[in-house]
Amino acid sequence: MTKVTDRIIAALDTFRIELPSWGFANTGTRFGKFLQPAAAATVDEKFSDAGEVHRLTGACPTLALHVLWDFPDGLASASSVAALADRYGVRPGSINPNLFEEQQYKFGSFGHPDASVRGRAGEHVRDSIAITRRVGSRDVSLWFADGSNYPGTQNIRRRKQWFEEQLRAAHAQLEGEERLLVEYKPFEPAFYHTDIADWGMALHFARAAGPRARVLVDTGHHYASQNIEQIVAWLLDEDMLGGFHFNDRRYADDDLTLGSIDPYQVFRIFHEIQFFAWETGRRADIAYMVDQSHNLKGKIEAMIQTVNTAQQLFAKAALVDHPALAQAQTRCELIAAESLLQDAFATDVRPAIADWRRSRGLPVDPLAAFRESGYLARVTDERKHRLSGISSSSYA
Ligand code: LRH
Ligand code: MN
Repeated sequence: MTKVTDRIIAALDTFRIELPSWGFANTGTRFGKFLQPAAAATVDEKFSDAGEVHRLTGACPTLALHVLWDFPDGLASASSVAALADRYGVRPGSINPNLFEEQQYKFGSFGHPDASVRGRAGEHVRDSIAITRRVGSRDVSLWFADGSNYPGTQNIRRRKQWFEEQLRAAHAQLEGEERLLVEYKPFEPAFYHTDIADWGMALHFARAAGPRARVLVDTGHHYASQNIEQIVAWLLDEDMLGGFHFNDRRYADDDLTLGSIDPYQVFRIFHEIQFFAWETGRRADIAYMVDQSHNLKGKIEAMIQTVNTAQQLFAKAALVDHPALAQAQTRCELIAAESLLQDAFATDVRPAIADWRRSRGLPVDPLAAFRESGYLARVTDERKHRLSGISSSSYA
């Protein structure tokens, strides 16, 4: 078996994680926002902050973008956004249409009973696909707030059919390597039914859309007792796993920092992916992405912490002795099998990660390097002026 350090190095060489532009902006909960003077507000600033995190970690070369928040003029903004890549050293990543903020989407977008609203939603997704192509990205990442709040108020079967129709139409627009990622969520903002509420519904819709559609697993979009890695194992076996939105939670879609509450959860997910690769000889085509909102932590520090933790957990999962595990599973040697995961998880991979960073000219401690860089003081100075006049309440 390959030496531990070599396995960690090999794993880190393949592991890249995409950061969300919205994770650098002032976000909050329905009870308000705690404004940070250094928070990014423009797409330029979001690329700058993501570039800083990539410069320090070497592991996040792409930035997920949200169409309404990052492309103020839609397709007309695409070339100027694409140009930011050279300036800041990170490329545009997955493109997220926004079908939840506009007033017209009160009763849904693809699932709205009014065909003209469904039509406009379809148009926005087609525009988003054109933007994806213009900035050289691949993934169009679809999340829908669609659903209802009270029993009997919507025809769930009809909405399902409208989603199938619109997703097929969107899929027909794709070219080359482009993909549709279908994200599910059990509730919020809808609190009675959500049209794409779980992995099975997302799988059905992805299949109904066409061969370039896959399922996106947001770790925060599960009931507390759900076995997320089982869902991952199924989607791998069906070759329908397209990507992840990583974050952590204690209760619901809390969007906390990856691994801050249950690092073993992320480890178990990474284990299923690497065990699949060992067993099949195939590395699944997965987009690893972060989807967090940092309401209290410094946003850039929280992102560096997130990348650090993701690298550590991915490296630990690479240490599971797969041949021994396969044997223990076949022989139903429970403790032997379980211990193979626990031993890997308990391994301190930080020295090997430090070697990996040193060998690639990266700071051994990205967070300390960030604090010494003066970047935060500089952008705080540049951006603090605009805090005055920004409202921090979002409830009323
Ligand atoms: C919905 C979601 C979705 C995004 C949004 C910012 O909860 O996870 O992925 O578009 O957060
Ligand atoms: Mn998400």
